[in-house]
Amino acid sequence: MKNKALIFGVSGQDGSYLAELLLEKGYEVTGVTRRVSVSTTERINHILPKITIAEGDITDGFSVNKLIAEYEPDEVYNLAAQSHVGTSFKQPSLTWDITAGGVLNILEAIRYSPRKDDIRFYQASSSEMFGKNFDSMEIPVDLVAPFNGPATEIVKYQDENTEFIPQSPYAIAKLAAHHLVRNYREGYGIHGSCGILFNHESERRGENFVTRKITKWIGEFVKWSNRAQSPTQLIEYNFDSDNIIIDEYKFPKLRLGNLDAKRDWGHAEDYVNAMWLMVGQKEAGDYVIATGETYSVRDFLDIAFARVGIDDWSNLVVIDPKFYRPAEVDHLLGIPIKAEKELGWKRKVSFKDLVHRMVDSDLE
Ligand code: G4F
Repeated sequence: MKNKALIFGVSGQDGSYLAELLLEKGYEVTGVTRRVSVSTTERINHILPKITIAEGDITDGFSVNKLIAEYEPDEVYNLAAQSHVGTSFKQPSLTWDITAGGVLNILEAIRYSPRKDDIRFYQASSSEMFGKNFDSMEIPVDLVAPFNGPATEIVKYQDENTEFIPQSPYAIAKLAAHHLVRNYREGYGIHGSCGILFNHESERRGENFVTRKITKWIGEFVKWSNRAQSPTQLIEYNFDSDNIIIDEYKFPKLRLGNLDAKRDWGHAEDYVNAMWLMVGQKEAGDYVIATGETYSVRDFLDIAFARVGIDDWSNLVVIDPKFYRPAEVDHLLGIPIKAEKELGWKRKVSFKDLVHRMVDSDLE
């Protein structure tokens, strides 16, 4: 008999990659989506009707109970959340209800299910839970001719033992959900695991996250500049404070917030594999999933613009205080040693390849 998986949040970036992975592995997949008046299945249309779509919402406990009773899943994955950190400052209560309260509804549904001991649960926890906090270690570095002894560098990092000091309503809600899963694991024996996932992006990333905002802008800008200029002339750009100008044509500059924030960015396809590996473990647990490298938003811009032959992007980008957050997370660098050892997980896509794939896809 086929294993059955129920995915909350199937229409998002991670949900779509996870559904593809589970289909490949021979699962019967049911994906839960909320009813909204516009189509939200863009990312999963290519795998319909191989997966079943069920209507439901994690903020509605009754609908969660019903879905678990009706589909009798062996594995439940919760990827549903209000997942935008910036938005969580504007809609904290909604963020709390979905991102924390929704998880409680799923855990309660599993707890009271007659199949409780046959269900394995995955919860999408987040590196945002670390907030401003990090641990540090001194590591040797290969420097040229260090005359006064071996050279070392202090590396700031987060792993499963780093204390959480969340900096946003989103991160606080995620941390509540994280503790709920631990509490239901210890208190009721639920097989619930949390992936503390660092930032993971892809060609399917939502357009209001910084990476996709950049690559989508580049795709549109390149298309515009190709159209605006005569194919025989060299590009001659002019600028005003908000626009790039070619002849009488104007294109709005890319407006961003804090370019100095550092993130550990991987590809979502690699990260959904870690979710599946976690659920397959005999014992449930929590795992950091990350690349072990950190880059700033500025680094991302450098690589993304270089991909289309632009070395100096300073005239194309405007810093807009509107995109600054009331509290920022400055530095994320995850150490995924536990996942590598216990799950045999390793990321495959490098940072540079991630950026190139996103830019190339938006150029198309
Ligand atoms: O792309 P972001 O919005 O992602 P953020 O806040 O790191 O959160 C993402 O990763 C988390 C895992 O660590 C997830 F839990 C969460 O759901 C989400 O997927 O912002 C990245 C950085 C921030 O420091 C932000 O201040 O980019 C900075 N930034 C600069 N300008 C911007 C912008 N972020 C956005 N969204 N838009 C800007 O214009």
